[in-house]
Amino acid sequence: MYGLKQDWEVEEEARCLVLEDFESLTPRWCPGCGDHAVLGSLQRLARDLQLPPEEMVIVSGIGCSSRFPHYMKTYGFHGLHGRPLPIASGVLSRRPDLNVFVVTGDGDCCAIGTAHWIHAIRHNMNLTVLLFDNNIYGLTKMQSSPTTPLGNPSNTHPGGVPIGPINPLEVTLGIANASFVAQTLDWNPLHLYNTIKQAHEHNGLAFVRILQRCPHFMRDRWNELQDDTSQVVVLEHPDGIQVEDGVRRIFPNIRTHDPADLGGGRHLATGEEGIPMGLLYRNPASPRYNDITEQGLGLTTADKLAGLEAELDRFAL
Ligand SMILES: Cc1ncc(C[n+]2csc(CCOP(=O)(O)OP(=O)(O)O)c2C)c(N)n1
Ligand code: SF4
Ligand SMILES: [Mg+2]
Repeated sequence: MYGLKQDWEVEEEARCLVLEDFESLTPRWCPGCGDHAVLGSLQRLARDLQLPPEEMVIVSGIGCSSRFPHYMKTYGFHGLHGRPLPIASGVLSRRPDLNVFVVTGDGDCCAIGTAHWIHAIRHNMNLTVLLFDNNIYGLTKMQSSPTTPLGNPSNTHPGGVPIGPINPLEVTLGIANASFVAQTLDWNPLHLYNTIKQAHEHNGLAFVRILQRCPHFMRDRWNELQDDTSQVVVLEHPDGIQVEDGVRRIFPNIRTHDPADLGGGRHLATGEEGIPMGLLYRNPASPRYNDITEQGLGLTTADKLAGLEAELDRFAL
């Protein structure tokens, strides 16, 4: 220590992250766009859980919602249309220590990204996937998406969409090895926050469909649900999404659903009982592909070369 006193050493102060530590550019989304609410929820969650920004990555595709990484002061990857899931899987396979969130739109995930969606659910890597479902292509100005309701006019179908939509919950629950499937609404901040929180805490791929307002191109889309809140069925269970008093006061239709019950979750996903809000299915025992890709990450170059040599030696004469 060159004779210097120990008390010259500077002690690092304990870190206390505040909201500003997660805020970046001013969002360019339209006023009233549901994307603002999700951004606020994730920033608050990161602050509340004190997630270090340098250990957080937001990966998105292309779309209005996919501008999300620009607005978080964390690492981010504004990727290619339909490809956030393979990008995020790649990030996680090398850096399983990071908190990786995926932001994807209904066009991004359910149209051009469908194949990646299916295989990502099956691979069940430890990702939090937020599907911003506004039922339309927002960024490219009102083309039909696979979730646009039957008969809804759009720029690709001015006379109304001629074929009924796919239901992202039913599709996801139909894929082998699904491990966490939930639905929430951008206009109920309590439920939105609690859903993203539990999705983040889940070890495996947590798929959250967020019914998202797009006042610019789908002005009246969710009005009915907002005016008559009994159309929503809130799912409650000790293993499900927390239902706080603020949610109870707004939604009169609350029912118990055990998220371990896949058949029950699939039935609720159809919407026959009302629009489900909560955790439809959770299986913490589903195998995770990242448990395999993580193997050997700590090996040195010498270890890897020795391993390769040993493999090649097996074929030596
Ligand atoms: C390969 C490719 N095809 C098409 C596009 C054009 N494009 C950009 S965003 C988009 C749709 C976005 O809709 P969605 O994913 O629902 O996001 P939103 O804007 O509604 O949030 C399309 C078709 C593109 N950028 N790249
Ligand atoms: S077009 Fe729709 S989805 Fe895009 S920013 Fe505006 S309100 Fe949001
Ligand atoms: Mg969309």
